[in-house]
Amino acid sequence: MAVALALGSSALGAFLQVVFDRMATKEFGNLFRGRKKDEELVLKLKTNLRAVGAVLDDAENKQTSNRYVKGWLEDLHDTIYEADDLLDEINTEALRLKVEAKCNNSTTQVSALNYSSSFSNDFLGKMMPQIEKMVARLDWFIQQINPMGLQVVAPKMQSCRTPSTSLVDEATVYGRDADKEKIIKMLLSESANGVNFTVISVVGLGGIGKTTLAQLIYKDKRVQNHFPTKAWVCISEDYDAARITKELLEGLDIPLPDTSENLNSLQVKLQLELTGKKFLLVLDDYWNRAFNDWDKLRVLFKGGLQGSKIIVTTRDEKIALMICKKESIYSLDLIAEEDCWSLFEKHAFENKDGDQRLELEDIGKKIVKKCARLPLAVKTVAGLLRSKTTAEEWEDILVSEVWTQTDNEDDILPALRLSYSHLPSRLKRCFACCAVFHKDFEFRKEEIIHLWQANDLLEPPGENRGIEQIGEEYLRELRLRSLLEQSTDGLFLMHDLVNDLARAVSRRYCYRLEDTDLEHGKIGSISYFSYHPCPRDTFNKFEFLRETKNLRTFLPLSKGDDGNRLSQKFLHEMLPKFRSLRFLSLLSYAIFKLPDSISDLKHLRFLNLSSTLLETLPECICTLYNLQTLLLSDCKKLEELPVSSAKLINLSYLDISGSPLKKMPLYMGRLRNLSFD
Ligand SMILES: *[C@@H]1O[C@H](CO)[C@@H](O)[C@H](O)[C@H]1NC(C)=O
Ligand SMILES: *[C@@H]1O[C@H](CO)[C@@H](O)[C@H](O)[C@H]1NC(C)=O
Ligand SMILES: *[C@@H]1O[C@H](CO)[C@@H](O)[C@H](O)[C@H]1NC(C)=O
Ligand SMILES: *[C@@H]1O[C@H](CO)[C@@H](O)[C@H](O)[C@H]1NC(C)=O
Ligand SMILES: *[C@@H]1O[C@H](CO)[C@@H](O)[C@H](O)[C@H]1NC(C)=O
Ligand SMILES: *[C@@H]1O[C@H](CO)[C@@H](O)[C@H](O)[C@H]1NC(C)=O
Ligand SMILES: CC(=O)N[C@H]1CO[C@H](CO)[C@@H](O)[C@@H]1O
Repeated sequence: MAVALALGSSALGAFLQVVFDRMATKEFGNLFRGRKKDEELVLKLKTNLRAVGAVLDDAENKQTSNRYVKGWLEDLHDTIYEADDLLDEINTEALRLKVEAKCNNSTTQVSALNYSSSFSNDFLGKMMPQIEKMVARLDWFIQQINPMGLQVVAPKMQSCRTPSTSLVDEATVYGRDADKEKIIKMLLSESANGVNFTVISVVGLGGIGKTTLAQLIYKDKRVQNHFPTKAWVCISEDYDAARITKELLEGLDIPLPDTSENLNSLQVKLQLELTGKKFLLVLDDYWNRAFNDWDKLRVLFKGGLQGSKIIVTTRDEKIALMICKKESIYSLDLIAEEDCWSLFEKHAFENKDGDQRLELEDIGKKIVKKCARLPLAVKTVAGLLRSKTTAEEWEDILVSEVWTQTDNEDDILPALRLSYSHLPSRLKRCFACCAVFHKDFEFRKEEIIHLWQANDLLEPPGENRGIEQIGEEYLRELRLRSLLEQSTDGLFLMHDLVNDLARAVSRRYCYRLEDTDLEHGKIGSISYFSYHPCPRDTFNKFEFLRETKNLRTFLPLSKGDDGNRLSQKFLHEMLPKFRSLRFLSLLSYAIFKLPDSISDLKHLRFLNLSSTLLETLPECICTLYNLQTLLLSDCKKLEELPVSSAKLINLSYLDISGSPLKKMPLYMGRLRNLSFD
């Protein structure tokens, strides 16, 4: 399979390939024809990029133990992003000339070359000094290679996995039967002393399988029958009473009150709905130690019918003691050695025949020992070994120093770290980018594939595979390695600890606003930015983003609540300054009009304006020649598209479902490969 073949290990290496691809197009070459001096400079740029590219793998390996190398790599990362912007800008100008040539004279096919010879001296006059600076900066990086002892290492060949027919059934759980029965017994028992509801807390390490166990119990037939009223909510690290209440109401299929922003009215509603009912609520992953918050929350449940139960899963024993009686605490233990082995076998040995198995079993047993009976670790390392077929490769994993690294500042499980470091280089970037999603966030396939595509993380589509298929293969690879999970309704999500890993590897360039750990001096490097939209998102909320230089993704994460408002000042004054943006989503904001300056975002590939209140789009949006995806679904006021929409020659996906468009602009049919929804 193509993904597995794309070897090379550093994440930045995959990006460098993207940069080379930009210089490899015909249009790019044509621009410089007959400009000897400029051509030489471009050649020098390529040579320099190759020189740093050759030592990237070595640098990535050494960065954990050498902070100078780490700094070098980080600065280089930013520099390559800037180089990419420069080259993309040149390509965009070539694209502009091509489109305009076509549009200014629609009857004849005017050769793009004719226009490139008239390619404005002004434009190149502006770009070439920047390329020159870039070359000089790269010279500086090259000078450091020898002093830091960086070397060219030959890529290690990995065996290529034969495509498997099906994914492992992730639902099978090992070694939890006894635990399950005990907890179900606690649930089904009537409370002795006449209290209305009982809290049972399941306590255990991260990765031990608390949520999995709770799900097993929640889905059990006996439990289903016993509790007609049930809801599940993920609490996670940032405790938000309004969100929890809302999600409980949604889980109980109760329509939200009209004043759904008002915490008090939400809570009154919930409390009323639960009164006199026998309910089961699961509060998954509780972190909040504040007694006050718990006290306020539990009031909502007090009207329940006797025998109602609340399961709270948490890593923190102190929390368990705070919220329930000692006898209602269930401490989840590690799973037994045999169960570890069964779990491992199931995930690692699929597609391996008898002989292979025999050869690998002994090493496998030793590897399982290193996982310290933690199911998540076993599953992840098994997922990694699934694609490795030789004893040498298995030995490599067994003796890896990652198992014993103690200076692991992020506290990431060794098995997870290993799994990441063995990902092919493109997948590393795709995985790291998932850090934009907060814990427990469930995303749709399309959302992640668009995000990857807009950021050039996927390989270019080929003859027989479109971008969507490529995206699906990547998703599958990540699932096989247990780095992503798929829920029963087809949404994707990450285990908490895997989310921590994604955050750790993308720490410098991926930032979620709700995280508190923004390191000083880091802002300049942020490329991916996500946050929760609020009813009033003011200018101040985003002001710190002024300092970013490479912001490529701007992503509000919302579950489709509309009525959120974005500051006009932000929209008009700040947004157009994020010149590097590739992915922009303004979903569900009550926006009536986009500023013309949106057309300054020349690099934009993806624009989601769904569920906004736009009546028209500015005409100049048609000069976003790189735009591939434009989502305009459920724009209830949008009646027409800009006249020259046909200029958007890279547009391949347009979603206008649920928008009352009256007619399509002329020449839309010329857009090759445009698909609609
Ligand atoms: C196409 O026409 C527009 C105005 O009609 C002009 O501004 C632009 O420079 C022309 N483009 C080319 C490539 O001639
Ligand atoms: C377009 O090309 C045709 C044929 O070459 C020419 O007759 C016409 O004048 C051109 N139109 C414009 C607007 O340049
Ligand atoms: C430029 O355009 C003219 C027609 O306007 C054509 O005859 C000529 O071959 C073109 N030049 C190139 C290099 O394509
Ligand atoms: C239990 O719920 C009933 C209503 O269902 C309520 O009247 C009673 O006060 C509750 N008991 C406690 C201890 O809160
Ligand atoms: C675009 O916005 C809509 C409306 O909020 C949302 O449902 C959808 O998931 C978004 N699409 C992508 C691909 O992000
Ligand atoms: C259009 O799609 C087909 C197959 O889906 C592909 O072969 C072709 O290269 C695409 N063309 C463009 C311009 O993207
Ligand atoms: C970003 C992107 O897909 N750009 C493409 C736009 O279309 C031109 C030609 O049609 C391609 O060469 C670019 O790669």
